[in-house]
Amino acid sequence: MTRPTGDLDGFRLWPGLLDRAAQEALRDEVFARMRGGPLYTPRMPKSGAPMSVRMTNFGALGWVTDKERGYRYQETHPDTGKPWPEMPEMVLELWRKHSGYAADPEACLVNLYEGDARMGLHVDSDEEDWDAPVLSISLGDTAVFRIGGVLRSDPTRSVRLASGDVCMLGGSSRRAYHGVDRILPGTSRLLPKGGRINLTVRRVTVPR
Ligand code: MD3
Ligand code: FE
Repeated sequence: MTRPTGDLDGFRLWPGLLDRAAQEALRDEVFARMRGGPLYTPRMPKSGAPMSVRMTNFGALGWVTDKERGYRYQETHPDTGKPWPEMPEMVLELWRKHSGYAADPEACLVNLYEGDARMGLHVDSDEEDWDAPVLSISLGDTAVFRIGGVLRSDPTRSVRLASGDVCMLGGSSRRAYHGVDRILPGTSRLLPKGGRINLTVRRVTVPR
């Protein structure tokens, strides 16, 4: 399935793009880099309510959120104050091969879904460069991903994202509502404690 909704173009899904060996190599790189930029609990603006997903970032810029300052990109880890670990070479290679975008990505958001973690329907709108696509790499248990249209009221479709699947959101799909309804436990043996890791790779600033 490459077109989850009739009126969205630019959504591409490559099921199983990463074979098991590539998934293991990427998993190991992610865990190694997380030692220099640990997972933290993001909090909703204003309410301070914790998200159920834990996060960290790789690359020059990282997406963060907290009660006081809300959603933003910044160059440093909110807990350690250190720069984010470098983006894994495999991630850069996937972007260069598949994004069709001239400039390199600046941010690789790492989302860890454990237990009944989920992500409500939202639009990614904290990037300055809305022409750049977003690339997503799934590792571990299968996610029930939901994608709609550019209006919250547009119909939505459910797409399962399994370990090794890569999807890209360009064109009008870049502005589409999307979220993660749930993770299907026990669907992969890649992560030792189960759960799912999603890497979301983005260009944040307009290249010049
Ligand atoms: C559709 N993450 O971090 S990745 C996010 O699986 C986020 O962790 C989800 O949504 C996850 O913001 C989905 C796939 C994805 C990424 C960006 C999109 C889907 C998108 C941007 C526009 C439309
Ligand atoms: Fe998103």
